[in-house]
Amino acid sequence: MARCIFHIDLDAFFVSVEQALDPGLNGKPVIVGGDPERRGVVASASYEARPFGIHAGMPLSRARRLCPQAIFIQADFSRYKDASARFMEILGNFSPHIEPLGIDEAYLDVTGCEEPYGSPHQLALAIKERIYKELKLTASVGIGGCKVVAKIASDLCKPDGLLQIAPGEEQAFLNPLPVDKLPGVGKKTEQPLKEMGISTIGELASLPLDMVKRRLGTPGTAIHSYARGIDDRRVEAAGEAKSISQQTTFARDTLDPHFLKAKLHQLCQEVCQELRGQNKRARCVAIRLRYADFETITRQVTLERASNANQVIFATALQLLNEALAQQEKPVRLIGIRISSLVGNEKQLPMFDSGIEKPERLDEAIDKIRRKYGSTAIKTGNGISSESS
Ligand code: TTP
Ligand code: MG
Repeated sequence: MARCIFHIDLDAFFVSVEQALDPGLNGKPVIVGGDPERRGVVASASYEARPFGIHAGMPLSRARRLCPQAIFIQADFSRYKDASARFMEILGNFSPHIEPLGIDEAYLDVTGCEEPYGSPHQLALAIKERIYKELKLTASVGIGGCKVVAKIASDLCKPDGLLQIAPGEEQAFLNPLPVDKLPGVGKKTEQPLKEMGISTIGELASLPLDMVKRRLGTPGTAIHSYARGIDDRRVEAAGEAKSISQQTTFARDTLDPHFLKAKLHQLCQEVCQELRGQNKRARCVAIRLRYADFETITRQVTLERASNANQVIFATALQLLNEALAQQEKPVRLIGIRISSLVGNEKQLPMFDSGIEKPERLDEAIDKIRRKYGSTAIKTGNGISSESS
């Protein structure tokens, strides 16, 4: 049976929450992020601020130069969390098949749910109306037969939009769009595609799969399917974290490898503890560095076998850090770690596993003691002198 998938994303979310609380901000260039006199980046910009070139991730100081008349508001996450929970609750009233993606977006599988409303279009209007009535927020809804089409559609109809791609129209819809609209196509993938002379989704879709796989590696298979409007991923219920991450921005930029190492160790401990708390292991370890000039890099590796041991995750992350530091000698302002490809914590057969299970068992014992006596009860070697400067 053909599926009907919605992708729903709130417009200028943080800003809109602030506008709902203070209607005097409506229709004005508003930026949520923090105090422009201090360090920090734009989290959300109203649509009135966007023509000035302002976008998420931009340093606030630059945003202020581009649009001096903008109103800057410091982020208040408790407000956004609350609005997000209410938004997800509203969506859950329309279909039980909901997959929250981030704080302000979700997939909804509404196959068969449209009947009382007459059509998917009418159902989407009802959802938008309800969100507006209850939260004073506008949402954009993309409708398609699969996730990738729905997501791209909602992105294209922002703000306060509704775009339905009818069955059979997917390829014609996708063909003229730039290839970076596809999930999975990032900076790394864009370059080989460019070298192949590919700039639109249609051009990518027309290439033989073999060629795409040769150039893009394993992710090439999924990307090639997406380009053809084929995406079998199901809308999966919420609840399970797909990744765990932690990052920290330093008060002063640093080049000190010992300080970075200590910070990384501390972050690793935090994410591993969370991971073990979820009774999971991770296969992918990534680090993120933002330099003083705001260039941000990510380095990632896949472990041979999933782990949740501090020692294993830290050793991997440290290797990535050392490689990155050897490549670039620039002061660092932020370091982060992200572990993903999470799998259940099934016990392995001890005879294959003795060397690996040991550190994990030790970590579990330490977690237990920390839960009982507090986080300072035990400190391991690498954490010493890891306080923020
Ligand atoms: P987005 O949905 O990407 O952005 P948005 O809702 O502000 O605007 P749009 O209309 O284009 O959807 O992200 C949702 C919220 O997540 C955003 O309001 C603030 C937060 N966020 C950050 O804090 N930093 C970021 O870099 C991004 C992209 C978002
Ligand atoms: Mg949004």
